[in-house]
Amino acid sequence: NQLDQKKRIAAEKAVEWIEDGMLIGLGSGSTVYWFIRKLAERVHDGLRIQGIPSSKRTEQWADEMGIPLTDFSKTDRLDLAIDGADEVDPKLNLIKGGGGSLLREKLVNQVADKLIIIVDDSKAVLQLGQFPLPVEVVPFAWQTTVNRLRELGVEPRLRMDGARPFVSNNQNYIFDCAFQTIRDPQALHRELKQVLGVVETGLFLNMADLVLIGSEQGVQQLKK
Ligand code: DER
Repeated sequence: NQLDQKKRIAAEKAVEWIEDGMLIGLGSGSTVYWFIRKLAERVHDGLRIQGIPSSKRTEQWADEMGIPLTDFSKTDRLDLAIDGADEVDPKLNLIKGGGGSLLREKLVNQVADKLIIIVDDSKAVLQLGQFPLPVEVVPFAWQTTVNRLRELGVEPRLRMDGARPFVSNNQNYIFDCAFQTIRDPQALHRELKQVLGVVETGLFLNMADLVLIGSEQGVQQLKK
């Protein structure tokens, strides 16, 4: 369908930045799926790379498609990371975490020399916040953590997986926080990180170097 087509052209464009011998951060989500598929084709044609996955789901895709993997016991840096996003603003600040992988994604993306984000044009916004901000929280005493989050003027919603709370790959809960408009993302991220019980937020600030936006007109490049 048309949405998949927009994701796919952005994802396949990102493969052009991959060079032989690179260590690659593999993001998570349905747009990254198309990147993994295209990367696997290049690997089958002889491209030599190794990837570190940012979720168990991405690890499964990489295994199924024959992309060689490595891990942080063998390297503490990456040449390039490719990942999706839920919102991108004009300064390339992101909201991520719609798929629940934000903690591993941020840990992978943080150590990459270059971060390329691949999105369809529905993700491009003027100001962050319409998409409820995912916040990863330790399950123990989560009710008390929610009380502290409420003091920031938001009603955190526990993300469910059917009848039970969603549990991240790191055994934590995710709270979706509908701030509506986030005027100062840096300040909000700092405030959230200081709340006892909060592990990480879906605000990826000053991290992306390039955003590839898939639209009906093709792929638009947004640079810092
Ligand atoms: O959860 C995440 O951070 C994903 O990267 C998400 O932001 C994008 O997922 P999508 O490509 O399926 O929209």
